[in-house]
Amino acid sequence: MSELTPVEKIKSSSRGLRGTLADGFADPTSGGLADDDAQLVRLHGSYQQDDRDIREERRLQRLEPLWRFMVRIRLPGGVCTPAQWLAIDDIARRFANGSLRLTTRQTFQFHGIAKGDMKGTMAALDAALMDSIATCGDVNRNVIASSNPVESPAHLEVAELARRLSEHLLPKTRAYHEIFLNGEKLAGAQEDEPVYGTSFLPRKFKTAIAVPPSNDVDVFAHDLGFIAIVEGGRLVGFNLTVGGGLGATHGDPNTYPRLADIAGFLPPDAALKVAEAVITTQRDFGDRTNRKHARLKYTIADRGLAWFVGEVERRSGIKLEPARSFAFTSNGDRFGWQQGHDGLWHRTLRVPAGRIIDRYDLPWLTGWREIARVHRGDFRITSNQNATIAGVAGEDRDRIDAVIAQYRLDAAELGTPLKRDALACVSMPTCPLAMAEAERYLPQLIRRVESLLETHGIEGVPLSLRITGCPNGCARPYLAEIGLIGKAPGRYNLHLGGDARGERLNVLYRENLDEATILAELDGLFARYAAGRAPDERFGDFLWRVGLPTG
Ligand code: SRM
Ligand code: SF4
Repeated sequence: MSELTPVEKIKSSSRGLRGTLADGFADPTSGGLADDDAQLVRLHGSYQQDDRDIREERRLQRLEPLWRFMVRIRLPGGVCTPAQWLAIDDIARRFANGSLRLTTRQTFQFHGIAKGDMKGTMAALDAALMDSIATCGDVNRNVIASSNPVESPAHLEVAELARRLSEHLLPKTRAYHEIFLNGEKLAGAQEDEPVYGTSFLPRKFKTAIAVPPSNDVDVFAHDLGFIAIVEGGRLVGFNLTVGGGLGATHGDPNTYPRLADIAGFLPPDAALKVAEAVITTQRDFGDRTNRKHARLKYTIADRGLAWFVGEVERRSGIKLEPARSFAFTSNGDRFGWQQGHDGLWHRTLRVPAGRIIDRYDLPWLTGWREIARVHRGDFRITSNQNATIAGVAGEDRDRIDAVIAQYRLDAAELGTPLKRDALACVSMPTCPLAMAEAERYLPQLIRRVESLLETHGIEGVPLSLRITGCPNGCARPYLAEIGLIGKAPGRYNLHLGGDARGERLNVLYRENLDEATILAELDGLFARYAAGRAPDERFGDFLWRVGLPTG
């Protein structure tokens, strides 16, 4: 029998994710943690990182890497109050690197927190009724849901389900409270983990809820998904999706992006039980001997969907019905003011690559703080790295608009649809896995692609472009019409042919291209698209029609 991975041993011997983390955080002799603890801290929502821009310089100076911590907040459905936004803003300024990063899974990340500031950060989150529990690591992570949950009564129910799923699937260990919040130390046996057991899951696990026609969450990219079925204005249940995931490794054909399968239909009150059965099945059958083969997508690909559904039905005692019909029209966000079913207004603002920071001409960190000071509704972070000012009364719109105008919070909405919808992962300098730039390169890349589009007179067409610094797929590039996937500094694989509804994977078109070659390839394709497209035909669909993506 193959051996368990080292991470399995770390989890199972960690006494409920405690390890030696409490001592490690108290140790002033290093800015980092021992290797095992650096793995464990992920399950508490944090990654140990170093600043890669100065890694070599530190090495030459014989200094240890400049260790810092990234912290990811648990924010089911991406919902937070103005008071919470103000607390988050304060943490960014006091403990992190003066910026906020909205993620592709509807939450905030802080970067650059020193070890000695971790307890202060967690205490500040706790005081604002937030935490970072289980947002990283081998557990069910932040549960995401179609944004703007007040658009219809179904959206409200879905937001509530995201919260309940998140709570239900949290680990029971009190380790987080002991390590960061001076919680009472465990005296007797460690807590029972009815869902996870002592080794938690074989790999990360992600859950999303979509409300058609919007697939803003890219539900098919998730291990577990729920597609809301609304009939006669009422939420009657969900189509269950299982086995999606995007991560891959260059040159390893055993790893691949995979869209989730639709497993069947279930009523709303079965969601928690079925979710638990999906998770425990993956807990018991997922591959713990190879982390590159440990996601649910591989369990299902290896054993078959019918076997998997049978196991979930047996464990949950719920028989899935045939899936019901639904239609997605887009996986992007809608900008500008939208009115909800209750008459309140919602304003989604574009935040390129999710980065909120004060720049000299665009003081966005301060601008968003000022919004939080005057806003009486709440905020929704979207899965496309944007943010919505939600629940605004008609008479308050002018006040919000005045702050938006004062701080130019709408600056990124002006321009082409390409610019408005593009996604980039974090990548350099904080991501240890990055092979090429993504977030920092996005503005330049967009300008150059825009100018090509202008040359062909098609700058107004909707077009989804997503770029990542490596093949792990954090900005879901495999679902974009144009996906760029980092291979080496300044070099990317070019993928083409997503459908902008999150229902079709794109395909690898050319490998290891520099910027000039990428632009030359796109130039030729845009010329053909401009000349040969059908009315309203999207670039990705055009490419399939004319047979290019296999090129
Ligand atoms: Fe991711 C690892 C950032 C969404 C697939 N991801 C990482 C790490 C933690 C790097 C690491 O392991 O040390 C990155 C931290 C960078 C940094 O400095 O902040 C990172 N992932 C992100 C975020 C912040 C990207 C963003 O620009 O918004 C997203 C945080 C989401 C959140 O709030 O939880 C993020 N990551 C995703 C997504 C998209 C999604 O889930 O919708 C994916 C593809 C879907 C999937 O999971 O299959 C994704 N991240 C990965 C993988 C590949 C997993 C796999 O099955 O192979 C890794 C690497 C790993 O797990 O070994 C990874
Ligand atoms: Fe890092 Fe790769 Fe994810 Fe980008 S896609 S954040 S480079 S792991």
